Amino acid sequence: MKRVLITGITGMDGSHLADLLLEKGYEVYGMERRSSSKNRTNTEHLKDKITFLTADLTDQGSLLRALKDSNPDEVYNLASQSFVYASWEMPEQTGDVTGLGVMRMLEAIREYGKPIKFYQASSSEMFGKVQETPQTEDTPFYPRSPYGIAKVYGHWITKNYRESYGMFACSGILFNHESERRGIEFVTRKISDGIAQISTGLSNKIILGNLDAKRDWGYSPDYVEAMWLMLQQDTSDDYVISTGETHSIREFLDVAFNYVGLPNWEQFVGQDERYMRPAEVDYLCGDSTKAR
Ligand code: NAP
Ligand code: F7E
Repeated sequence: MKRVLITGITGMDGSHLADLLLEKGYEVYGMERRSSSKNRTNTEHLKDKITFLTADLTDQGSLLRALKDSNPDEVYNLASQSFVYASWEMPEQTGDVTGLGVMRMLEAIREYGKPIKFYQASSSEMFGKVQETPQTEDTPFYPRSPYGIAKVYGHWITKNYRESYGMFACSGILFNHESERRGIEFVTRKISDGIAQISTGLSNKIILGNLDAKRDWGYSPDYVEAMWLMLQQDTSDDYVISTGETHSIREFLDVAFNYVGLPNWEQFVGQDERYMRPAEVDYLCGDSTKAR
């Protein structure tokens, strides 16, 4: 039976990946950080099926212990400070967790000494102010946030450990993907939650930022399968995962409000400066030919 360690188990992708790997017969270890009240909304259904380990991407010793306790064949590094907006409020913490945290995990694997396969959660935010369309594995990066910049470090350090030490290390350059387990502050869940409140009379407005940004949105359970497939190849490499379609926040609002029979979404949606970003990623559209 294969063993796996998933960092970021309490997040959206971590919990979907645990579901997939349990189905495939893996023994699953999920790494969560210490907090005063445990955040197990996404993992409640996993509590008797996986082993939780406490460790933090900012604490090298804890990562080595997590490896010793799980003795994995594969590590999926999904933990990060993943909210782009918050990365301007906490650029140092974002750099520490989302950037340096990747290096700490790679170092822990190197020190542990077993030939573990490693997956890094890279992001389309690395393309930022896009240099070509659609974006492929060869498109130059131009990140537009402390988050995107930290992800570029994580991406390159993964490549560097592959080339320096011959590690089986892959980066998936994943475009936006969503599910019912998505954190509530991300725009898709903010909108769907807002609509649920409006439909049930609990609220009458959703306040958003830039409605003109365009994203290539996919579905998280499909994307975690792509992560797994990357680690099942003969050699390690980097892959774009995307749908190849792009849609604006306005189009998303249109579809979402129409779904509950409210065609005039403009009357329920306001905009406020406080949700605008200091530098925006206006347009993303990925070319996933290589992965397909
Ligand atoms: P998410 O729901 O925000 O999950 C992030 C996870 O990281 C949570 O479990 C969080 O734990 C954990 N974490 C945060 N700081 C940590 C630390 N210092 N040590 C250990 N764990 C820590 O993110 P997601 O949407 O599932 O995304 C998974 C990964 O893919 C992330 O690396 C994200 O940046 C990247 N990514 C996401 C997308 C997307 O569209 N979803 C696209 C490309 C790349 P708590 O529950 O304790 O906060
Ligand atoms: O914003 C606009 C906002 O926060 C999408 C993360 O998973 O995907 C995600 O990053 C767009 C942006 O996701 C609001 O300005 C308008 O243009 O849902 P989001 P994101 O920033 O694209 C990438 C690939 C990752 O790697 C990240 O980890 O929507 N927008 N009004 C808003 N966004 C939010 N959150 N809230 C608003 O009120």
